[in-house]
Amino acid sequence: MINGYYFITDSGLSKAGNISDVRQAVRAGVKAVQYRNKTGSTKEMYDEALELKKICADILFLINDRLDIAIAVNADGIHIGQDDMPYETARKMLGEYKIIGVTVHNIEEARIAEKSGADYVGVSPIFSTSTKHDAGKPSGVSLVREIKNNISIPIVAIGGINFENAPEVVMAGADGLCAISAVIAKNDVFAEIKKFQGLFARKI
Ligand code: TZP
Ligand code: MG
Repeated sequence: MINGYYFITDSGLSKAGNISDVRQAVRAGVKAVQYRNKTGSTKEMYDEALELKKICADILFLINDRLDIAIAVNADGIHIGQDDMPYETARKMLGEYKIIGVTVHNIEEARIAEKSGADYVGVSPIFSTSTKHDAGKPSGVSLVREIKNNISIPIVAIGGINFENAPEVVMAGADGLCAISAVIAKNDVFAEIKKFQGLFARKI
């Protein structure tokens, strides 16, 4: 289920807002949506997550960082970074059937994530990005290839990906990818996602 274009919300970059963006993403056939909100209050996040979960009834609906919100809205899982809640604690709180994705920046973190039981890894950042200020140093696609060759859970690439550089990310072995600004800041989110999905046509 974690493959192809992986959608992450960003209300700061969005033209039409999260609700509209997620509707377009679902219409475009994405298999997973991650609700990421770094600025809203807990109440705002809870209300919006409930709304988005309804739109994502037939696909995976994941929450970035916020275990409390994920549990409160009964999301399908969460995505955590290296500085978020430790994987083991998150797993205990969510139970064995929820999805947990972990951001990794190198092969060691990827191996640890897989060994711990993560359902997929997010490899970040592949290229330089201004969407996440603390994303760290770009790895290039060689890290995608290295991780792909060493672990067997799905890999989602993120960070500075656009339609021009996405083919090399897919060729390096990414099972999925997310391009936030390259999709959300455009007028037609549906059409942009469709373009990226075409790159996976032979893989899905
Ligand atoms: N996590 C790692 S990089 C990133 C996130 C959320 C931002 C990616 O945004 P963009 O616009 O696709 O570079
Ligand atoms: Mg995080």
